[in-house]
Amino acid sequence: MASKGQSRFRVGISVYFLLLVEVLDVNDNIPEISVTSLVSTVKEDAPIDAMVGMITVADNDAGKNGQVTLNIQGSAPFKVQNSYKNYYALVVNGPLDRERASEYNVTITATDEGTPPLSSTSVITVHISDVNDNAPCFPEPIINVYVKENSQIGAVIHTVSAFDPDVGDNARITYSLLESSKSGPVTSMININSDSGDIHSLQSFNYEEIKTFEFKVQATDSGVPPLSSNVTVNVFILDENDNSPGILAPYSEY
Ligand SMILES: [Ca+2]
Ligand SMILES: [Ca+2]
Ligand SMILES: [Ca+2]
Ligand SMILES: [Ca+2]
Repeated sequence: MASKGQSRFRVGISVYFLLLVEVLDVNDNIPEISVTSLVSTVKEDAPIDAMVGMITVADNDAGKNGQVTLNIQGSAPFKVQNSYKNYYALVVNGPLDRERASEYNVTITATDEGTPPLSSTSVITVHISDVNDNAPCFPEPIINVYVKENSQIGAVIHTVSAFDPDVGDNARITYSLLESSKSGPVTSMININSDSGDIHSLQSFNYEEIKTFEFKVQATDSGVPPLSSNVTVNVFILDENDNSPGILAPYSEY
């Protein structure tokens, strides 16, 4: 009886184990780069610090393992600026010239401060748009043109050609005549095709009347505002034996 009663009233003892598990962070997250906005093109005359795009970085690790720095690889006229927390701005950091480089592939690297550090890269393509920053250019400052006298009216005596390294309207050239103070009005003698640069004679030149004349051709692009340059054209009329001698030369008197 007694033993039965003892077991009936036995007091259960519970033992509680408090298990404290401290989870230590390991650097198992690579920093992630996201380009949140990017301008479609950057003008080649964009000033320093002009905004190109916005970038965010994310690293889910704690402490140094999640602390990220952003860098641009190699030499590019851009830099990243930390604007707020993990937000960065990609901005212009040097002179641009579409005629030299119309596109950049900017490689951005995000590196955390873990041991060893983890990093990721992202390539951002930046397109540079044209500005009318080049005047049309003639290959030489002076052009000498030789025209036989009695040549056909309307004949092309020369074709001028200027080059403009810009693109589109900024490189679209029209040609016009500029009077030279030396030779007076030349528009009665020649004209120019504004698109092709063909210079046509408007008269049949007579060496006995005119031996040489000079004018300028101006090349103007179609940019806003337009840019222009000019070239001096010297025309030399070449003598042809078109006059029967009125008086016999002395040496032919034999
Ligand atoms: Ca990390
Ligand atoms: Ca340029
Ligand atoms: Ca240009
Ligand atoms: Ca131009």
